[in-house]
Amino acid sequence: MHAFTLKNCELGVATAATQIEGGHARTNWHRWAEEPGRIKDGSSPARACDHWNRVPEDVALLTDLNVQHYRMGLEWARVEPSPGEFDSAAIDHYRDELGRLIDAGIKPLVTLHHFNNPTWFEDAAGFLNPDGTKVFQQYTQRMVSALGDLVNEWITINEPNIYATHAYYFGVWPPGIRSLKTLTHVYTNLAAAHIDAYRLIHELQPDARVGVAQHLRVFRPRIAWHPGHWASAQTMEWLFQRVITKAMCKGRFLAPLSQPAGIRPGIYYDFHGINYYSRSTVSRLDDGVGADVPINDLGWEIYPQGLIEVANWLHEAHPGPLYVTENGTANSDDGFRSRFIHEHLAEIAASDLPIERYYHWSFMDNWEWLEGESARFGLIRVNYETQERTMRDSGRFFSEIAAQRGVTEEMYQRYVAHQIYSRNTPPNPGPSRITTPG
Ligand code: IFM
Repeated sequence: MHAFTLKNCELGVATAATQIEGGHARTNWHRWAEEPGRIKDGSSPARACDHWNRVPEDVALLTDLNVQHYRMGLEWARVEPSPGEFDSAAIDHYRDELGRLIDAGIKPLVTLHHFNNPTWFEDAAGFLNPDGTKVFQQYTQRMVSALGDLVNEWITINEPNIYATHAYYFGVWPPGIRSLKTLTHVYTNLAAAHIDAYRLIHELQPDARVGVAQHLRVFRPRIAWHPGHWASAQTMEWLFQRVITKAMCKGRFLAPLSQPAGIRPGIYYDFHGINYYSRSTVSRLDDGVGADVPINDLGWEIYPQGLIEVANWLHEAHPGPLYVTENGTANSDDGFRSRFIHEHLAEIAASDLPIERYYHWSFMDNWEWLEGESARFGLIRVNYETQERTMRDSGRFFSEIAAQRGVTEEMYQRYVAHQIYSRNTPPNPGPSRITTPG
């Protein structure tokens, strides 16, 4: 299907504070990036896109993209630079940004936690500390009170599974801990933090819509008929996404988590945020890429049907409105991004699921955690040296889609028909770890 209409799904783009703002906020990531060898290209979030100083210019670019929605994050370390002390200038800065978005007709969706801890919180053991949830509540309370007249859609926590596994099991993200036991504690505390924040936000703002942005994947056995591979795929799906979504959506903590005191089963979501990028091919408790499949610059499989596969199981398990809060691809020469966008949106157009929003990741190139400035996810290209922004072809494609809520045959021919993906060359290179990024 080349041409399609998006009947019920509105379009937006997404970013996260640490990845675009620049400056010397005292976060876990700024500190981690200072340690030699941690970040692939030695870059740091202190440069990023200098968005903090370029809000008017960037809002104008959002207008050029014709988007109705913008998902943005708050830098907790900026608004609460030391425990309990809030910086009114930083809060006013976000108020100004939100006001500009609203004036431009763009509805904000705000993320409270996107892998970014103030160093004082991290040094007090962050979400590993059971009291960390209370500290997160104070921050949430302050933000919702300060911004609630401008925002009523909130994401409490972004990708709890990616954050917890990378920071506390693989040890490649700050604070660099490698322990399965610790991982289960952090998972439990993150879910509890979300549930407490969900309740608190609704007390403060009865009309709020609150959810989590879950990183979801398709797990398939490397050899379909192999019982070991099949069991591995099931186990990975359980550990990586089913347990955490159940805990956060319903307050039910199944093994290997344990039910925290004070958390009762209930309904703790108004929508589901789905961050979908790729499919994993597994033969053990690992993550790999199938042979001869389309891949992006980071080697992740491009598997558009997977977006609907994950949306389907999530909606079956926990019915509710669905927002695709992230979907996009690393593609530095923009040679296949329009095809990627077309194929994923075509899946949404053909689906009966209540997918109300699609936020492309990302609005512009940004600081991609361990990959630094090397992975390019943006509809807008950023020259980090000069901070010049240039709309990519895929950005023009996306803006046309957003303007008419669909794709015509003529647009397909102009933007997509000539684009091809690279493929993962056989023989299969074997398992790699679950990564965002690699
Ligand atoms: O850049 C990240 C984002 O911070 C979380 N989701 C995946 C993106 C691409 O790796």
